[in-house]
Amino acid sequence: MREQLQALQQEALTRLQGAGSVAELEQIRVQTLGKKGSLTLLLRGLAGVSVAERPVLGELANALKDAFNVALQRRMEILQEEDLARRLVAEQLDVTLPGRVPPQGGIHPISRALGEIIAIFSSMGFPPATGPEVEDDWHNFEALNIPADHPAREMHDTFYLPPGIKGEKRLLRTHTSTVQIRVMESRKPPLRVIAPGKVFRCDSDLTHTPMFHQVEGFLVDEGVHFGQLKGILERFLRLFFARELPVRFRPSFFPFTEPSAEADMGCLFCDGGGCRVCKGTGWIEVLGCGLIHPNVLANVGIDQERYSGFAFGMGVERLAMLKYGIQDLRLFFENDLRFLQQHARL
Ligand code: 2NM
Repeated sequence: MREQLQALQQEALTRLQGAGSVAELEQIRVQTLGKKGSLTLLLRGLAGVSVAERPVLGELANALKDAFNVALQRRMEILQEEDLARRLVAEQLDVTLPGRVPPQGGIHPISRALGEIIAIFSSMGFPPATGPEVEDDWHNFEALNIPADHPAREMHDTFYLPPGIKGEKRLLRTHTSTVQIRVMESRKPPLRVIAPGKVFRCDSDLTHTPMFHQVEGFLVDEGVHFGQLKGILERFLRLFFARELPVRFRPSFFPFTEPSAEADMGCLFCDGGGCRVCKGTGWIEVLGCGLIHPNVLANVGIDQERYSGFAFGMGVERLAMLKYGIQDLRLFFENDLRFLQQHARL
């Protein structure tokens, strides 16, 4: 009995070493330890062994069983490792290879418009500056001469966030003038930048989206006057729309500029005769501007005896709709492939 057990064990271990696959291993396991396996049958034979011999043989049988299982496990691991190594070579994939299909994507029309606006202002000496989208009350309102009771602060316009760790009020910036404040606070005049980026207002209908893009710009230097502002903006509009355009300035109001104005350009679609886009007026409103309010300069510690400044702001969606002939604001945010492919440029 003892010899039989050991012979069986030897044979099973030899077969394990020769197994070339996980499936073959499983076959050997069934043939050895399965219901009708050789070791199982032999163990059943223990019942006929004398009572004196039974504990010793039983112990040996269990030891052999354990040894078989350990060997089986070890062989299994080796085979799995070999299998993995083989697959890693066979299924090698070079992710740096170019795709088989020409790229489907392109630059979104908003990104394209932003890029063109930034290029034009950079060429006129206004480099882009950026700042955080999550802002505090000071940079979004207080420093910009927007008092606590100003209508622009109403809950329906501003997205308020839970207070910060120091209990400070936090919100999503409603304009990129926040960046201008940060630039004025941290650098010394003469200053000249634009602030392109996302802004957020709690407003959503046919002509408003809760997130949209703005470019605001400003200049602070000695002897700044409104004529310089008009010149810069006229030049910008003619370069952006790539044609000669009449531009007019109408008096307006913003808390952060005095005097303030809005700029209209001649309608691109009817050349002054009147159409749906300009509502028959021949003019399209495109931006706001003005000379920086003395309170704003005081808030950021700029000496008003020596310096003055101008500032302007425009909506990128609106400019892109006019330039690319896009009729519906919502198209920018739906990501309909037909729209994206029609307007994409690589
Ligand atoms: C506008 C219209 C008029 C503006 C003002 C400033 C700052 F920070 F310098 F005071 N930045 N942008 C401004 C002025 C923005 O957007 C319609």
